[in-house]
Amino acid sequence: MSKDRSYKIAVIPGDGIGKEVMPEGVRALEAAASRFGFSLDLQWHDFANCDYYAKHGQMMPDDWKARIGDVDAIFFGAVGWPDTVPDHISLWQSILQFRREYDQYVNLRPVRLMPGVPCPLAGRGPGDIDFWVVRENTEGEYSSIGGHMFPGTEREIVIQETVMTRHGVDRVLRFAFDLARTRDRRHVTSATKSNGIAITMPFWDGRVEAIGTEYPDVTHDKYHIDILTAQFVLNPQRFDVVVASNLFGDILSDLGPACAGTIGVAPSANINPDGTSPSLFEPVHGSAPDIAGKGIANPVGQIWSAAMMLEHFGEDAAAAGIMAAIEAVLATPEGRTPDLKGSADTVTCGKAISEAIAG
Ligand code: GGG
Repeated sequence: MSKDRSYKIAVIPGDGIGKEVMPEGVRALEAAASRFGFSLDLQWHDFANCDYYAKHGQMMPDDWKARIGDVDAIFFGAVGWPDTVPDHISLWQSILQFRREYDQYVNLRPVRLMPGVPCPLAGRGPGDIDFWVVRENTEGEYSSIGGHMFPGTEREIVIQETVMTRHGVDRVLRFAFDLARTRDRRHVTSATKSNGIAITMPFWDGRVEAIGTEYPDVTHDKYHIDILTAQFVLNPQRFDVVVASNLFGDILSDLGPACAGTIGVAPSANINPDGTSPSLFEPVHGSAPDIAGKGIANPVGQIWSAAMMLEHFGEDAAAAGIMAAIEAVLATPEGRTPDLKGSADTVTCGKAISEAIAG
């Protein structure tokens, strides 16, 4: 918690439904500030979106870091509008820049079935799905090392390297084991595909064994990613903290929330655990062009991300207040958006949560 409990936050809505859910995230933050007695300095930025690209030929200004300046955190919506900018360009010139430049090497994504939320897995109740996905966030399969030769010819070749460093793997594994220590079960599951990807993945497995010896009070196991996805659906109660590479963590953290009702509620924290740069908080979902502009996007992923940001600041009571409000509103179909078989639109759901926060 900062000494004066005043937080400077860069707000970047991005594209598509990011522009619709961000106002609800901010509404919830403001309700929490007024109820729990802290203050906010919100600085909105109209870059890292595809409209900016259309005007300037790039997603962000060259001096984006200076424009964001010295902030306590970044609150981000979603990025991507493939009709105008190819996804790999919009992603690499925005959110992936933030993760790398700010060394946000942990992407922390909770998976939790909320009371009252319809669960697509038969016979599951809230206590059955409650785990964390810890995704490595700065290297791995998300690499720009590679090449493209002889494009458009019969001899065409594309190569892209996966990058794993001992430093990068060890630090995210330690984060996962430390997180497990805060939980009752104290268990880490690691996801790889070591039988097929025979250099990087066995390396990751070896580091799990090495780092595991530093944590004799935490148990761990290792799964191949293919059977792990099946176990998410068949036995979600088996998991406590799941740690994976950049790509595998991304996939698992979409599948997990889908098993718990909808990806629309899933939040994430891109954390720089060393505190040398700001961390970034965003919903797991993307810009969802198929539903953008319809006013039906689920704002809970954005609002839950606000709660994670407040917890990061040490505002634990405010974070708990937001979570209680989310649970209360999701308990009835009138509070829920259509992805959760509810009748509320984005603003109705968001306002109901903010009113519940205000008490
Ligand atoms: N709010 C997250 C977002 O906009 N995601 C777009 C996306 O495709 N992200 C890929 C990733 O997180 O690596």
